[in-house]
Amino acid sequence: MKPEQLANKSVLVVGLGVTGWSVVRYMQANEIAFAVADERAQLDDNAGTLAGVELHTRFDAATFSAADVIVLSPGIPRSHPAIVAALHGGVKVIGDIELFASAVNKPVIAVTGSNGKSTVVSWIEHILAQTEIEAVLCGNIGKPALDSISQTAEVYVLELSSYQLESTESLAPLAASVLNISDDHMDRYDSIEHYAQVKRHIYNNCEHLIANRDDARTWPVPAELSVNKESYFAVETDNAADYRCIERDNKCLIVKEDKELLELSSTRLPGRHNRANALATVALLAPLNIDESVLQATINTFAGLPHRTELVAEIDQVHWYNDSKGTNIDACEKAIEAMPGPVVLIAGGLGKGADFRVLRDAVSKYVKALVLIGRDRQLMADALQDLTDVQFCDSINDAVIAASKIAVKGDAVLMSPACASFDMFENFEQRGFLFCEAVQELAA
Ligand code: UMA
Repeated sequence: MKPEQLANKSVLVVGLGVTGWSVVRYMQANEIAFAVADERAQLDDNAGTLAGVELHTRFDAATFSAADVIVLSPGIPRSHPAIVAALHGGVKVIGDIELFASAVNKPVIAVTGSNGKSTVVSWIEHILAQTEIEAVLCGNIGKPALDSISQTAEVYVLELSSYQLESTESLAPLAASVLNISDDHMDRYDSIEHYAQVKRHIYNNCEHLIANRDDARTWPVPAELSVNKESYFAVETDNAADYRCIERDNKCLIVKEDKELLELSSTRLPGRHNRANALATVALLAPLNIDESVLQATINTFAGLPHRTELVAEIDQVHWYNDSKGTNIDACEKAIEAMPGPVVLIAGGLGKGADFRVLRDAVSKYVKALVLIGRDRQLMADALQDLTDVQFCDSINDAVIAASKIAVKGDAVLMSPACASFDMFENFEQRGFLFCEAVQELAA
């Protein structure tokens, strides 16, 4: 919706977190009147800039239904009773990305998926930084899209969550990908198929659709789509994929339609999942026609992101990895598989309704001990304790100490919780930092 379509409408910004504030700034910059609703009674210091703005601290069906347009923060489900009532009453409910879509007139590379999306958008940004093309990275990665609109941007690299996609209709990306689908946010969706369907909204109106041949839930469903040119990537052997990896002379080569394109190193980003991330990165960049020599010069210099299978220390020949971003089972499984030796796994937290038995195969093959923390540690133990030793700890510090007593030369200690962090930490970053601190203390 364009600013002029919002003028003279009753606009309600619902949720005043990172997204909500970016929407407030957008409304103010475009001189659109609005009210705000957030259930937190105590708002942060910026609330002073809301002088004169009506502020509701209860999600009241009557208030919501009186609005013409609600701009909903991604963390608030559309199934919230007050939102359901508003939708029934004909209120338009959109998200920040819908506003972004109508405000930008430059190409957007849009990426979603259960795992790897931050890595892929950052990898794309890293490569584009070595070109003449000015790229702006934004979205779920923590930089609200509306705050990132820039006069000089030539392309936006946008990470999208399923939550954002629920309230987005008119984004028309130049290239879009659902990288993979695995159990996540099952507390918000009826089923994994429902979750996948929401993720596939990213393909609506896109010019270049890039799907994962190894993961059928990422494939476009024609009935859901309007426009697309399809390409596929695949790490598993699949000659039908447009982008593939092949092994030759102990080297991994990225092949596009049977033509060798690039040599990929796994030093900084280990594991097959990172091969898939590299393939998606290259496929998503294809519409920009980046010179192959630039791709080759930059693809292997990306250092990866903190908290994603990040090697934080080697102490007495034990490798310590921080994978605090491993907030779901699939991420944890991939991280376990990427480890260089037997694994002592630190895991646990808020399980979001996931079925931890999915980890049984990886745990039985690679994990020599489990050190569990957090609210759902018993659920995790119930699913896995017949396969390996299990210990419970009450803090990340204690978990690091416990793991240090188990691990021997050649092992890897991996903190990949398969869970959200909010039961014990502010966010996954804080969990990761505290883990790294505890590991550094061991090394001291
Ligand atoms: N609130 C209510 N009632 C509710 C829920 C929330 O009033 O029932 C209010 C809270 O009091 C708070 C605000 O809403 O003031 C929080 O809004 P939010 O939960 O939408 O979070 P934001 O701070 O706006 O951050 C969001 C994303 N968070 C979520 O989707 C949960 C951030 O992704 C994103 O970086 C940011 O927008 C900028 O785009 C984080 C995330 O965890 C990293 N994403 C999930 C994921 O990656 O798996 C989807």
